[in-house]
Amino acid sequence: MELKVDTHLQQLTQILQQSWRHIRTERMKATLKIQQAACDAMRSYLKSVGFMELLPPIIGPVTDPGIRGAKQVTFDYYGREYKVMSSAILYKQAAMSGLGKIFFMSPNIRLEPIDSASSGRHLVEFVQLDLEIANATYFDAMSVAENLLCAAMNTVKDECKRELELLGRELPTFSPPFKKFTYDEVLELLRKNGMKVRYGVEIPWDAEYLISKIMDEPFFIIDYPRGARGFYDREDENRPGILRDFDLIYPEGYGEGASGAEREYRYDRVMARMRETGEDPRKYAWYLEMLREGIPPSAGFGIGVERLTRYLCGLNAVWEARLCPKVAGVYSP
Ligand code: ASN
Repeated sequence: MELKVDTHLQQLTQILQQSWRHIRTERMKATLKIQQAACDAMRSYLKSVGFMELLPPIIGPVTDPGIRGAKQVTFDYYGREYKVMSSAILYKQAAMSGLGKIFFMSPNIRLEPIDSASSGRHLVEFVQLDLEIANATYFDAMSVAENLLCAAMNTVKDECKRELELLGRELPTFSPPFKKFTYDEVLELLRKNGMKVRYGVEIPWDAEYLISKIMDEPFFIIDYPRGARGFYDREDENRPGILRDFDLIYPEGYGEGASGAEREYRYDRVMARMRETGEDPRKYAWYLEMLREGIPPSAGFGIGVERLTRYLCGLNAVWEARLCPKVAGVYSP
């Protein structure tokens, strides 16, 4: 974090040129063992409470536009334009409308800004456990998120003692429910700690780091203002301008681990929000047709697998939690 972006990029490029060798180190083997245990635990937990796992579509005519400053990847598909999924949100709603409670372990691609290379928290290619629940509120989704995190942590503590010891990581025990702070409360707390954040935008990385550093347990930030998120996060009927959404934040400075929301699923409202966020509705033809026919209300979230692994293992950077990681601006195997 303290390195200048250029120097950091050069050093990281040198390290990541050798990424295919990293898998032979004890550190990386322990990390991936822990990742596997966490993923197995999350899958079993979700299946035990009635979720069905589906294989994720990873290309299509449109993808999630709500990716906070990152760019989408576009490619030629037999003379037409296709996107690589930046998140499976649109397909999650389609799947939920047929199956009720679903999840994907979904690869996502986002061309993050170059300065994300030194954030320790961004990968261009990552995997998200992305779930959606029909007829649920964002409070229902948060309850699944905290249970999911606890299931992963408890399993790792039970099954990966040797690996945690090798990494020098001691994991505490948490029990739900986690604390919830509104976006407004977080801005206030940041101000008290000498950091000003403009109202109405996403909380910047350095401010999120600070708030995460202050806390000693995972917690939620809820109720972001409308300008900060994509068209699919639902606005509260009784509090115009406030979204029924959330981020799950890890403590100790690890920052955001998951984000989710209750969905706007009504055709007219989605059209209005698309106009507001500058999206071209013509590109979303299949999605809008689905909404016009009608889908159930829902809520869901995505939890980043490599960020979870970084937190569980106590790693400096998220790229340490992935085989042959792709970091913004770094050309590597
Ligand atoms: N997965 C997130 C959600 O369900 C969306 C995202 O990754 N941008 O809301």
